[in-house]
Amino acid sequence: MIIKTCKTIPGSEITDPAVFKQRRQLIKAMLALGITGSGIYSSFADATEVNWQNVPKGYQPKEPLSATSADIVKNHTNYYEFTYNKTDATSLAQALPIDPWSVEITGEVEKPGVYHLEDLISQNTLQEYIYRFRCVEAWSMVVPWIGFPLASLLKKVQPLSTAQFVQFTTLNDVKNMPNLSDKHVLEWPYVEGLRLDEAMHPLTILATGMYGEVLPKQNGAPLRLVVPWKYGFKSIKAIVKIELVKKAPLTSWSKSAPHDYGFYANVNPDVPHPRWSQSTERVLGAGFFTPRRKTELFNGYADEVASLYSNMNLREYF
Ligand SMILES: Nc1nc2c(c(=O)[nH]1)N[C@H]1C(S)=C(S)[C@@H](COP(=O)(O)O)O[C@H]1N2
Ligand SMILES: [Mo]
Repeated sequence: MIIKTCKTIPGSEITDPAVFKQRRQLIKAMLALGITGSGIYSSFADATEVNWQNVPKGYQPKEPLSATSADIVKNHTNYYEFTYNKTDATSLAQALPIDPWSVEITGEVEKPGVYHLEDLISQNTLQEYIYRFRCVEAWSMVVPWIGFPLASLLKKVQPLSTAQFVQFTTLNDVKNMPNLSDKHVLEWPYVEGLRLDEAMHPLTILATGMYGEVLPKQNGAPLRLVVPWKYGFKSIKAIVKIELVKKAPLTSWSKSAPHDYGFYANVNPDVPHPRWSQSTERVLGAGFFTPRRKTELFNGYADEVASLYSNMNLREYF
């Protein structure tokens, strides 16, 4: 990762001129963005502090959203590679090595390859995206992510005309992800997917930060997907592979429980989960007496995304 102190950089990396050059380019890119300030150091720009809080704003909703408290978002997570509960990934995920990190881009694409995270970040414009986030378990929050549109990455690698879907895969680190030994709920690695037009939609982002900081490990560092109009399980964490494919990928949750979780997983108050209603949601951080929020079609992003599904029966393609 780009975010490190001098102490954590192995000597082998410091002496590698290619890595040196990459990091220098990244710092230059960040300087150009005006990202300077507290917290983030690179060994090659020790005088340069990076402040994620200066990241420009991306998509703006019609009505401003106020973010859920960062404490809640960082300590109430779903990360099944570590644990089935919502609290322990905060500590368990800290052992995950995320530096260096690269992403393999492969399949129906003009420019396949293994891309360094530094390059992915430096070649795209980081912006802040304040999005509603709605889990299929009927809780919700509002998160100020920092990232860039997936479309801007895909345009650079040039999907072939045969590419119809995008498949994403999470890191499968048996040593550092303790729950990978449990295969009762999900098969590993965690796999997700989008139709190509969904992947190219400007609301779909790859996130590298949140709340003006680098992304915490428990929230999917160093790189995760965020698709705000779909249930949270589509927003796959710790991505190591992006594959352009011809057919709809068999995604982890659909595979494990096809009647409960569809491929599309668009937020829809009128299509209940077989065991619970999706018509309302518990807003994390709201007071005990605050009523549940009415869930909106496409999580409130219908104006932006409904046209993607105009010819589809949303009960059939749930
Ligand atoms: N690799 C991976 N990605 C994942 C998950 C997971 O367990 N593993 N959980 C999903 C679910 S169910 C949700 S609701 C969101 C939760 O994101 P958060 O923990 O940052 O709130 O991540 C999604 N992405
Ligand atoms: Mo979820």
